[in-house]
Amino acid sequence: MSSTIRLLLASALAVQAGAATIKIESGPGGLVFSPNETKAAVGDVLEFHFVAGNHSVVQGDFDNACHPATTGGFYSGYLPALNGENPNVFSVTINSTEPVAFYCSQGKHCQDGMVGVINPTNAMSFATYAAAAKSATQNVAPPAVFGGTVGPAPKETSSTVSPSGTASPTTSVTPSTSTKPNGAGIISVSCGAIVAAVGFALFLA
Ligand SMILES: [Cu+2]
Repeated sequence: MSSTIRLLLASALAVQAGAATIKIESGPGGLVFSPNETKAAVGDVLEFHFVAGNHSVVQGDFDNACHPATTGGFYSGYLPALNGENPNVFSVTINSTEPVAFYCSQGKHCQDGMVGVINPTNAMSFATYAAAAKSATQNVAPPAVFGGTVGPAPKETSSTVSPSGTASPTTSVTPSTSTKPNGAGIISVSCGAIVAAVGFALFLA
């Protein structure tokens, strides 16, 4: 097999293994993240959209609500959305399937329930973190953005914005199913990419 074919096949397969992008809205209709619970696989990208108000997202620890995680974690900084959605999103790549708690560091938003959990368990869930947050004495923001990237929203995800009516903060089970069409789309696209890559490689050979 020529190196050209190998290179093209490798890039096509890389697309096929492509991770899912999981969109989470900050501030739709109040002090909430939507969804406030969702599943994510290693390599998936959390894409936080700031749709209203002036919020942030910080990774926390389950045993110290509304405080930054003591190891690792992420912080978006504040991305105001006072005249419609902020053009930037905060993207975080998931590197473990352990539960991840996150909160908004603005005012008392964490105490007021603006929190969420990735890969929840019974003991580490939105409900348990929100309950702990209620009695937190402080809401702490890290000094600077870290653990992810702030940048313009990719076009493909902004075009799949779901109607605001479906972004209910009480839906905690549906997010995993909502990522399936994307995954199927990625696979079908990459199968096409492989065919195209092989065809192109043969054309070159
Ligand atoms: Cu907030």
